[in-house]
Amino acid sequence: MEMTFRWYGAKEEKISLLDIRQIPAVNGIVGTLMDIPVGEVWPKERIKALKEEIEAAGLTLKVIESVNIHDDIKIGLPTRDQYIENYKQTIRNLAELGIEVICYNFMPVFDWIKSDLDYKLPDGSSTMAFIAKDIPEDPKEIIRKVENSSNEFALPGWEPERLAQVKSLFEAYKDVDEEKLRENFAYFLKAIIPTCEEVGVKMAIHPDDPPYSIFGLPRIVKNREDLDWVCNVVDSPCNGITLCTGSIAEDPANDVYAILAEFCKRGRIPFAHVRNIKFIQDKDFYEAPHKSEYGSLDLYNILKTMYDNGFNGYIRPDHGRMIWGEMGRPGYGLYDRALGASYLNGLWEAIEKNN
Ligand code: CS2
Ligand code: MN
Repeated sequence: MEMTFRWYGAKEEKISLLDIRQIPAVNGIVGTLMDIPVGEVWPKERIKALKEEIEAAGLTLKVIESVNIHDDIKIGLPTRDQYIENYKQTIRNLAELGIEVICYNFMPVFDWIKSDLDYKLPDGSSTMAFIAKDIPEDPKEIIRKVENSSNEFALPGWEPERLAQVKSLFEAYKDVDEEKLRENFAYFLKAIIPTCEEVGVKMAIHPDDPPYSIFGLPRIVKNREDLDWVCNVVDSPCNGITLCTGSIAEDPANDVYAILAEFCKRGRIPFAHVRNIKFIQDKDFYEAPHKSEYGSLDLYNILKTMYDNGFNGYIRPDHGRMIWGEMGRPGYGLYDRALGASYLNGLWEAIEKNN
């Protein structure tokens, strides 16, 4: 297991690499190049500069989150082939600079969706929440809400230029049902996984967040069956999963422990996001502090299951709350994620020593 921390880049962050370097036992950065438009090739020089910057701070860069996928690939337009070629070139460039894992998602239009980015908890901290009745009917409203409560930070997967066209985006997806989306996903994987095998990079699909349909959009990475489908459609260790405990567990019908056990055992989880969520009622929840007693998930059991089933990939704490007056990118402040990393490291040490 290697503990990592997501960092959006010096131009995008108030958090410095030196801050991260001081979190005990966090060695790796989960990096990105946020300014490169979706669909374009990531230039080698840019990746090299990022890697050197990170290494100069005493940290490593082995995981990228995310290389986003162009809508034309998800919709299945004839232009997808060029975007797939670009994606393959990005994979090659990343591999050349020592990247081992690429986290990505295959959700139409939106990345994660929450109803609140600033949900107050009784201890005075704030967090993100999903309360179904507060999700507006008009997707334009949710965009406005997210933009207004993001503390001025750009959010990955919520590119304003792209979402400005939300009406035409929805229009473009109108014939894409689950079956069609699955077909397009398979087409993409069949095209890129051989490149990954050639250069030694693992793709790691992030589950849909939330793991059920919203705004009538299809969702195809939402439960055990879907993950099994992904792993089988191109049966290769390079075709893996970013197991995000928070996202998968947002559907109470998903057994996150059984899913972890199965896919760790199958060697298909090169990267894990470990966070806790607290159900309020039905499927409504907020993102809780990592420690088990604060949420609905048992983090000890999560890590123990990973350990017992041979997990040896990268982990990061997932979203954290805003605490101690921090005004950061929602979900991605420094302090609560640092507490999360330390807690996860502590659990892991105890589990290791008990074995
Ligand atoms: C997620 C996503 O973990 C997260 O923050 O909620 O934003 C995730 O990074 C992407 O879906 C991966 O492509
Ligand atoms: Mn996640």
